[in-house]
Amino acid sequence: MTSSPTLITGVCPHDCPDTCAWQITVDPATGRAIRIQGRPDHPITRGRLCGKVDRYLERTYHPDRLTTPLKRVGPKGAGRFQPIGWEQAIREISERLGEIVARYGSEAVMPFSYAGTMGVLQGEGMAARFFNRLGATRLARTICAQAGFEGFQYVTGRVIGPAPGDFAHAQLILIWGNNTLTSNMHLWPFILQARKRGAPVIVIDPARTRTARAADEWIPIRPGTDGALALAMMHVIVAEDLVDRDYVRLYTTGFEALQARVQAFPPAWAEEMTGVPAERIVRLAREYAAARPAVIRVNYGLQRHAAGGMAMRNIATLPALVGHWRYRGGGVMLSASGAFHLDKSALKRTGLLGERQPRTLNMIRLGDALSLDPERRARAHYAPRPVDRKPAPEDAGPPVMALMVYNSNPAAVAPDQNAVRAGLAREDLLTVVLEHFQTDTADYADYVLPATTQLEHWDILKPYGHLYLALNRPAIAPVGESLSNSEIFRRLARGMGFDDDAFGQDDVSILREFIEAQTHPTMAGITWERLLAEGFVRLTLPEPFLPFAEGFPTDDGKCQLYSQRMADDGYDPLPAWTPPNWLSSQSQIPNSKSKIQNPNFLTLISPPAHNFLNTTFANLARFRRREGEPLVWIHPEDARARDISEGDAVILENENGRVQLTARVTEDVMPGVLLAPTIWWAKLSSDGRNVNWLVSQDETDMGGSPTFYDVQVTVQKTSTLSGPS
Ligand SMILES: Nc1nc2c(c(=O)[nH]1)N[C@H]1C(S)=C(S)[C@@H](COP(=O)(O)OP(=O)(O)OC[C@H]3O[C@@H](n4cnc5c(=O)[nH]c(N)nc54)[C@H](O)[C@@H]3O)O[C@H]1N2
Ligand SMILES: Nc1nc2c(c(=O)[nH]1)N[C@H]1C(S)=C(S)[C@@H](COP(=O)(O)OP(=O)(O)OC[C@H]3O[C@@H](n4cnc5c(=O)[nH]c(N)nc54)[C@H](O)[C@@H]3O)O[C@H]1N2
Ligand code: SF4
Ligand SMILES: [Mo]
Repeated sequence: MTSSPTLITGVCPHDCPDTCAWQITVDPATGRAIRIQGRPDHPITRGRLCGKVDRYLERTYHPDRLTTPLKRVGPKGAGRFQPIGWEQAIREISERLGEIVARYGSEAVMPFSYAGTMGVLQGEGMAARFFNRLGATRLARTICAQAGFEGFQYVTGRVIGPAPGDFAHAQLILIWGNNTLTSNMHLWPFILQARKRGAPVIVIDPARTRTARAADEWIPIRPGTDGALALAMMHVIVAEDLVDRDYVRLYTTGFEALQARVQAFPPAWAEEMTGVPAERIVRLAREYAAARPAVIRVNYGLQRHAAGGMAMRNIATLPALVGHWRYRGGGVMLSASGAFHLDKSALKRTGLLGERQPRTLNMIRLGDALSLDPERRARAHYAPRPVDRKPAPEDAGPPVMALMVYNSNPAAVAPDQNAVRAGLAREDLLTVVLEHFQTDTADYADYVLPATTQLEHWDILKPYGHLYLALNRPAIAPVGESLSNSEIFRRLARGMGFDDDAFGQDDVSILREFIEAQTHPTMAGITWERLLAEGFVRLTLPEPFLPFAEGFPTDDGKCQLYSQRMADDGYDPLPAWTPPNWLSSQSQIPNSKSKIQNPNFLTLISPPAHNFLNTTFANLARFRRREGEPLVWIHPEDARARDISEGDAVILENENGRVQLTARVTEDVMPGVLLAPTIWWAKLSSDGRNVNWLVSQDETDMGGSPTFYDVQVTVQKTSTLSGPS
C-alpha cells in the first residue's frame, strides 16, 4: 500500500529578519523529508525561501552532520575525537561541572550562545533553566545589535517600526546601512510596490551592494559617519522650517534644545566627515521632509562602529521632526522585535536563581573572559554605560573553567581571534559544544554533542522583521543520535542531580505553557491551538499598524529629542557627533582611543556574504562555490597605490593580527574602505584565519557591542611581504 506524502509546517530558525514559514514534504514510507518550500499563504514569505534555506534538506542530511557525541583525544584545537555514547558523555560532563563548581564556585561556568536558532525553546529555553539553577555566569548577548538598540530606544522607548507590508505606501525609501537583497530579501517586494507608485529608492552605504545596484541611487558614505549625515539633515530641516510643528508640539520633548544643537552641524561640515557632497545632503533633507511619508530602513551595518549607538540615535530622531510616524508606511524600521511583549520568566524559570546575582560577562570580550589574568577578566564584565564601572581585578570573580557553547561559533564570529583562541586552547578549560557540524569552535571542545536541526524539533519563533509569531513542528526523526538542545540540557540537569520540575517538562508542554502565560494585549486571542492549526499568527495589533502616530512608550509618552535618561546614563542628552575610531585617529582628534596614525591604513568593513548566514552554510561546498573565495574589495585608487591587481593574494594586517585574502579591485567600494564579505570558517581558509583576527575587543559607545566595521588595516600583496608570515 502506498500513502501520499505528508506536509509538515514549520519556520526558518535563522538569524534573519524574515523568519519565513515553510512546509516540508515527508515521504511516509521512509520518513525522509523530500521537499522544502516557503508557505504560499504567509504574507511575508509568499511562497519563497532564500537561496540558502531552499537547500536546507541538503544541510540537514549532509554527510558531515555530527551524529554521535564525541570526546577529545588529541590536543585542544586539533579536532581529534572519538565517538562515545550519550550516557557516558552526560555522566562525564556532569562530573566535571560538579568538580568545577565545588572548587571555583558556579560562576566558573560560562554559557556562550547566540542566534544559531532564534527559537524560544532551543535558544534560551531549557538552557536558561539549566544555567539559572546552576547559578552560572550570565552572558551579555551583545554581538549583533545592542548598540543600535540602545540608541533607538532612548529616542522612541521601544524598537518598533512600520510593518514590511506598509513600506508599499511610502513615497521615499532610504535604505541606510542594510543590504536588503542579501539579508532581508522578503522586504524587497514591498519596496518595489512603492517604487511602482513612484517612490525613489536610495541606498546609503560605503559599498555599491547588490541592493544599491538595484536601487535608484547609491549615496556612498564613509563608514561610521552616519550620525553626522543625520545631524546635517536635521540642520536643514530646522533651518528651512520643514518641521511638522503640530507633531513636534504634541509628541516630542526637547525641540528647542535640539534646534539650538543642530545649528553647529551644517551640510558643509557633514561633507567633511561623511564624504557626501553638501549639496546632496541639502537635497536629501528636502526630499525626505517633503515625502508623505518617507521610510528609513536602517540596519546594523552602521552601528558596528565605535559611535554606533549615537549614530542610530540621531537617525531615529529624524521622522519625529517631520511627522512621518503619522502616516502609513512612515517612520524608521530597525527591528520589529519591540512589538512583541513576550514574558519569558516562566520559560526561563528565572526563579531558579533565587537570591543569587551571578556576574555578567560580555560575549564580545570572550578572549578577555577566558583569560587567567584577573585584570583582563575584569574588563570582560558587562558595564556598557558611562555611569557603569568595571570591577577591580580582585572583584572580577573566578576564572572561567567551563565554557558551554550552543547556537554559536565563537572561534569564527567573535572579535580578537588571537585572544579567543588562546583562551580556548587552555588545557584546564572544560569546553562543551552543542553543534550540527564540526565547526572551528567544535575543534576546541572536550565534548561535542550532536544537536538536532529545525526539521527535527519543536519550537516557537519570534521574528524581528515582521509581526507573525510562528510554530515549528518537527518533520523528521532526529538524524543519527542527535538530540535537541532542550533535551541535552534536560539530561545534563539530571546528571547534575537537579530534580526541579522545570527539568521534567517535555518540549510541547513548555511551549504550550509559554503561550498560555502571555497576558499582553498584543497576544490576545493567540492560543496554542491556533498555532497548531495555523502555524503562524499575527500579533493582535491594528491594521494598519502605526506604532508612534500618537505618542511613544517613553516616560513622558513623547519622542525624546532631548533624553533625560541618556543624561542620567552619562551620555549627551541631545543628538551629538561622535566620530568612529578610525576617523578620530586619522584626524588626530584629542582623546582619540586609537594609537594608529598611519595614513596607509584603510578602514575594513566585513558585512554578511550573500550565500552564508554568518558561518552557517559556509562549510558546505554548494554555498562556498557560489560565494567564490574569501575576498576583499578594494577601490582602484587604493589598489594602484599599493600595486595590487585583481586576483592578487593580499595580506591585511594591524595590531591585532594578519589575514590573507584575495583582492577584488572595484569601484563598488569607496576609496579608503575595504570590504570583506563574511563569515568564512577559519579552518577552511588558506591561512587558517578569517577577518576576525583583525577586530579588537573594543566596545561601542552604547550597549557594549563590537566594532566589527571600525577596523584599520594596512594591505599589501603577499609577494611584496618581507619577513616570515
Ligand atoms: N545572506 C545573509 N543574510 C543575513 C546574514 C548573513 O550573514 N547572510 N546575517 C544575518 C544577521 S546575524 C544580521 S545581524 C543581519 C545583518 O543585517 P545588516 O546589518 O543589515 O547587514 P547587511 O544587510 O549586510 O547590511 C549592512 C550594510 O551596511 C553597510 N555598512 C557598513 N558600515 C556602514 C556604515 O558605517 N554606514 C552605512 N551607512 N553602511 C554601512 C555594509 O556595506 C552593508 O551593505 O542580516 C542577517 N541576514
Ligand atoms: N567580522 C564580522 N564578524 C561578525 C559579523 C560581521 O558582520 N562581521 N556579524 C556578527 C553578527 S551580526 C552575529 S549575529 C554573529 C553571529 O554569530 P553566531 O550566532 O555564532 O552565528 P553562526 O556563525 O551562524 O553560528 C551559529 C551556529 O549555531 C549552530 N546551530 C544552529 N541551530 C542550532 C541548534 O538548534 N542547536 C545547536 N546546538 N546549534 C545550532 C549552527 O550550526 C552554527 O554553527 O557574528 C558576528 N560576527
Ligand atoms: S534565512 Fe531568512 S530569507 Fe532565508 S528562509 Fe530563513 S528567514 Fe527566510
Ligand atoms: Mo547579527
